[in-house]
Order: sequence, then structure tokens, then C-alpha cells
Amino acid sequence: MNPIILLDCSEALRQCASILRGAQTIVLTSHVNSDGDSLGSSLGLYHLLTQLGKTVHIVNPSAVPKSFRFLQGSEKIQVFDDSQHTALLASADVLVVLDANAPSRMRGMEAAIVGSPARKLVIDHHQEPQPFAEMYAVDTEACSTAELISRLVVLVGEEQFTRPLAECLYTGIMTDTGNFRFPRTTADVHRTIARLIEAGADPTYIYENVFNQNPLNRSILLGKALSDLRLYHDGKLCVMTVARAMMQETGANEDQIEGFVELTLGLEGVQMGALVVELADMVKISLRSKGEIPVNQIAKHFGGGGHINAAGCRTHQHSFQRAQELIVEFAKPYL
Ligand SMILES: [Mn+2]
Repeated sequence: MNPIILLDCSEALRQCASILRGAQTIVLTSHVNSDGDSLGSSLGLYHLLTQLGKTVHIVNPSAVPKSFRFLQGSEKIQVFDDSQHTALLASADVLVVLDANAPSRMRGMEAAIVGSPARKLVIDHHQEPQPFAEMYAVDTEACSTAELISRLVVLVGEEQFTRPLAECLYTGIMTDTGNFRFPRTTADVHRTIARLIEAGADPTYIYENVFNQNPLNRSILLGKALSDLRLYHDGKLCVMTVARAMMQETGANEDQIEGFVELTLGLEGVQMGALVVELADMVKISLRSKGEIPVNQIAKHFGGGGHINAAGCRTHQHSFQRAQELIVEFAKPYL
């Protein structure tokens, strides 16, 4: 594959719109461990394309977490199964990768994506896209991939802002901006949000579904994790841990840990937070920071990545204990 030529994002979105208009069968996919933005942007694009009369399939490496099943169209999302979906990906006119920029982010789908003869488009806001696609609509300044899909909808036509589409894009923007507080929450983002609310997205309804439907065992697990928070480097680093035994005791699963890491930044003086989770066969690390502390650089030590203030990784190489020690060590130069 040739090196990527990154067009200006609005020009790339215009070209994506034209490629999509010319296609009939389109497959959408996004990164493993679906989140509000990967689902919101995919489903937003799904609604746009079905409204245009296209045949659209969404195939993801992971199932839809319960908190996003209220989104219209989420019931159509298929979890990748080699025996059915490799052929589906191969038969599509266009394959769109959303909220991810490397085939490896789709885990077990990597070979099916790379091997598909479909025209491939990437719509994303992460850094360092990998060369595998024809067109990259990438804006690393965008708050979310859903914001980029909103721009695409504007290019296609304002009348396309239907209620289901607006709800999906609102959900993507809300979750990826940490409820409208992360640094990329610009006035333009709020103008987009205003348009989505005008189109029928209801902030109360969406927040209720995404955040206020937790099972009791999640709160019990959170209580255990909070009671064992540890501070390092003069209180600038806060580490939260979730041991496998804690999950077994409470019957909580990995999905329910979503949102825990944000709480590490809530302590006075803390500049960086880490959540270390002991899974069956690996350790999951989530990192958050304030200001200029690049937690994606720390995630890179573990083979992960992300944004400057939010990054993560999964490692098989270090024990639960060792991963915690390494985070404390890697964080030191930045604090
Ligand atoms: Mn995103």
C-alpha cells in the first residue's frame, strides 16, 4: 500500500460523500470494545445511508454494550463471524472504518478488512492513520467521529438530520467529550449539538439511557475500587485497580467498569489517573490526564495508544502487579 495522502478533512468528507452516493452496498465497521462514539458515528452514518436508499450492514468485532442498545439501528449490528462476514465484506462496494484508523483495531476482522476488494474509507479523529484505505477523512482536532459524521450530513443535506440519526450522533459527541467538558468541546461542537437537539435528540432521554441504568453490582464494585485508590508522585498520580477477584465477588463484568477511570481525576491535586483491570488472560489499562500530560505516550509503552488526555491498552506481557508498577514508573517524567 502506498503511503497515505491526507487531504484536508472537509475535502476528504466531500469525496467520501461522493463515493458513498455512487455505492449501493456499504459495510460499516468500527473498533473493538464498542463505545458511544464508535456506535453513535456508525449508526449515524447507517441512518444517513439508509435514508439515501443504500443497503447498509454494520459488522463489528464486539457486541453492543447494554447502555447503547436504545439507539435505533443498534439491533441490526452484527458481531463478526468469519464464516459469514468475510464474504459480506468482500462483496460490498464500499467499506467504511469509523473511529479507528488501523485494521488491527478491528481485531479478528483485520484479514477480512485488508482482503476485501471494496473501496475503503476511514472517518476518524485519532492520530497516525495506517495505510490500508483509499480515502481518509481524519481530523485529529475533532471531538469525536460523530462530529465528522455531522459534517458529512451537512454536506449531503440538512433534511437528512432525522431524529434517529440525531440521537446517534448526539450520543457519540456526548460520550467522547465526557459530557461536553473535554478540551475539544468547542463552540462549533455546541452548534452541532444544537442542530441535533432541534432534530429531535433529547439530552435527558439519552443521558438516562447511557449513564443512569447501572446494575447494583456495578456500584458495589466501584465502592471496592474507590476504597483502594492509591496516590503517587506527591499526589499527582492516582491509580485505581480492579482485581479479578473483585469482579468475581460482585458478579460485575468488564462492560460495567466503563467510566471508573474518570473518577481518578476527581481528587484534589491529581493530574493523571490510571485504571488497571485484571482480566482472565490480560491486563487492561486506561489512562486519563489533565492539560499537556500525554498519556498516549505512556500507553505506547504497553503497545496501546489514544489521545493526549485519554488512552489505553491491553497487555498480555505484564502481570497485574507489574503493570501497576510500570505505570507509576512511566508516569514519573511527566509529573
Ligand atoms: Mn471517538
